[in-house]
Amino acid sequence: MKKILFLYIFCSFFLMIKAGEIDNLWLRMSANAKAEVICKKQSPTLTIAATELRKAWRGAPVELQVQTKKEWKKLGEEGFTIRTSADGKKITVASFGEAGILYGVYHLLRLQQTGELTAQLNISESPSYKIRVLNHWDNLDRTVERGYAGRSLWHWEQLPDTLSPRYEEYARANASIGINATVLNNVNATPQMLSREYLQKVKALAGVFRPYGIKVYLSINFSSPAELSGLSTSDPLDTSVRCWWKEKVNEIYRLIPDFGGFLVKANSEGLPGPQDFGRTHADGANMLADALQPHGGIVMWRAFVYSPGDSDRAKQAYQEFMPLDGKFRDNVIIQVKNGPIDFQPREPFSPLFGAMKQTAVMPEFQITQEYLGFSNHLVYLAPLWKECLESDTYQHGQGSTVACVTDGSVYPHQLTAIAGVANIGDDANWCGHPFAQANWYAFGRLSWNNELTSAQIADEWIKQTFSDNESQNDTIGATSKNIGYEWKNGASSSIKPIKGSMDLTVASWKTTFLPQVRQMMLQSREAAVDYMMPLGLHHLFAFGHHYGPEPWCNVLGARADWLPTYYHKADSVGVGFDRSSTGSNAVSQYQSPLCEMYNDVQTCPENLLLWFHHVPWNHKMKSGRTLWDELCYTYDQGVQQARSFQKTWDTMEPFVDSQRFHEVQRRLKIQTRDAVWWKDACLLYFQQFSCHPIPYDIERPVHNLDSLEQYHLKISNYENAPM
Ligand code: GCW
Repeated sequence: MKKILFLYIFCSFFLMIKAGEIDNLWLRMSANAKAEVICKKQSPTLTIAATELRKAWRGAPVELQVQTKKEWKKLGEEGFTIRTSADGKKITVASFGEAGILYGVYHLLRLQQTGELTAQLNISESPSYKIRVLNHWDNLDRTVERGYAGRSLWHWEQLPDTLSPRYEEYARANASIGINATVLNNVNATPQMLSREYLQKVKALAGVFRPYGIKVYLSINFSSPAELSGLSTSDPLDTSVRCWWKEKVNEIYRLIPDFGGFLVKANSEGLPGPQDFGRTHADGANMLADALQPHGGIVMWRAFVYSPGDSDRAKQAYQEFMPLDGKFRDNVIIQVKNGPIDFQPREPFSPLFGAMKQTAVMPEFQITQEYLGFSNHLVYLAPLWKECLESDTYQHGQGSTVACVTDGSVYPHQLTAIAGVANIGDDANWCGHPFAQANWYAFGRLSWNNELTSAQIADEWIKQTFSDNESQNDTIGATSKNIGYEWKNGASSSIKPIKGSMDLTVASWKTTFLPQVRQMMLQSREAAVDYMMPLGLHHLFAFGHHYGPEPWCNVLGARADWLPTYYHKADSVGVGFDRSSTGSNAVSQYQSPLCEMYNDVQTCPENLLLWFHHVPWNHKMKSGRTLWDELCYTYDQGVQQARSFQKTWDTMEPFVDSQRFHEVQRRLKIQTRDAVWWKDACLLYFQQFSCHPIPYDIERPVHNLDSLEQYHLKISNYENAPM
């Protein structure tokens, strides 16, 4: 008996540690609320919704109502209403679909967690985009391309028999922010993904995700018919190839009846595609679309194409895809990266947005920080995505923003979608950097509602992530768990400070922690642009891994358009890529008045100046400074901001649990060190061309150009860069 007891205690201790190891993201609500929930219908999805409420809801009884009447169709199967009865004694969450009920429940819980509940709820929501999809660049060997949070979540070697508990946690986290789709594998896809063996594994994952309203999609390799089944060709117009895809798709739907469809990277960066057979992207996409159409599946066809020819890389996607506008089937959507090059810290929006009018187009954002300091740098990405979504394309008159031309409000396409390249791995905290979780969160929330502001989303995330509110009245605040002191209800309650004279009350959490952390987040993207590549500079990254600066980089035999010199074109006259009408004329791909605005050095926004122009070092900027001086001051400003983030965070220590505090603190040190590295590398390198001094009132370089040029960071060692 004693032995059993010992074993029990030992096991529960072990389990406790185990369970505690996996970060519960923004879902830190308490689990013992015992709320009253009424739900007449039963289903796996409704059970999840009811269970979430029972555990965490602290208000009036809630009724979950799946509506069947036609008028409810307008909100869609995912839209919902939340209403408090006139007497305040009941709350009803209603939707035409079960997924809508689930989203309504998470919405209600979010209001509770963030302290936004009102006495009379009268809410009606439906998503901005129909498909809100994560793209995992996960390989079958569990490596993750551009992944900085450990290995892939998908244990292919254990599937389909063993299901990791994290699959469900992943689904829950996604559902709680409105994500309803996942592409499981890398766009650089291996044909093996479509083998019978792997489809069984996919089926198992789809089974876990289904009750959470999440559909599974796959990236496919265009040569699969030849590679997987030995066909003599993968030509999309060949009858045997078309049959092969039809049969493959039928096989998938027999296993996974609600399979979402395919994501395709074709004729891009060496991958096969229809052009290998003299066919067009439309031929390729339509062949797949025809196979998927009877099952309701779709094709997300990527426009990320460029080749090392003469044409400016920034122009190529538009050149290839515009002639095909209107030639795609209705169940094809073109997936376009936010900018015309490749997820740089700042790019103008891709000119394909709004220009392709007869074809559905979806934005692709990168949540993983390939070009933004991996999981070392705190960079909150909502401002970057909002900048793109709010850009006016002028393609349908003024106000036709990227958001409007992709979410169905300007063009009447039935199919709308938005994709985010996931930053998720098997690290205990999911995303590497604790603040990188905010980017997963922000992507989900923006895909649900593209009108939310970056600040609103940051607020929501901070409140849910850095508190585990037990109390209904004080739903915001540092709690006993966070700071290690007894928590008392009431905004005036005071908690004995851990250090110094810090006033640790709910009020001080609201007036100190929340606004300061929010501000740090909101400034972080611009800070990264400033210390990495301000004023429209782009692609100054180290070759291959893209961590750290190498504006000098020249790899023998490498494609010119993979080298920084292709992009910055620094010389004794000035710096920047001339994309004006006297240069590559990429400006012509933008609708008037943008075209004229970008074309003129005087009217081009200064934060994109060197994207569109080769500008003399002595060019007078709006500040009155020369371009060279402006560059120096801006790099320095980025460094100073990184330093200020450290200062801010250090004062937050009393408000945060020690593990997360130290993790963030450690990474902010790296970020500041990297910012200095970036500034020194870029300024010392460009100084060789400008021949001007670095203004004397800014921080002096601490590195020598020679040693920086000698230094080659090993990707496995990126946490210890630069030296
Ligand atoms: O940004 C580049 C990345 C590649 C990636 C490619 C793409 C998946 O460096 O790693 O490949 O974009 O988006 O296809």
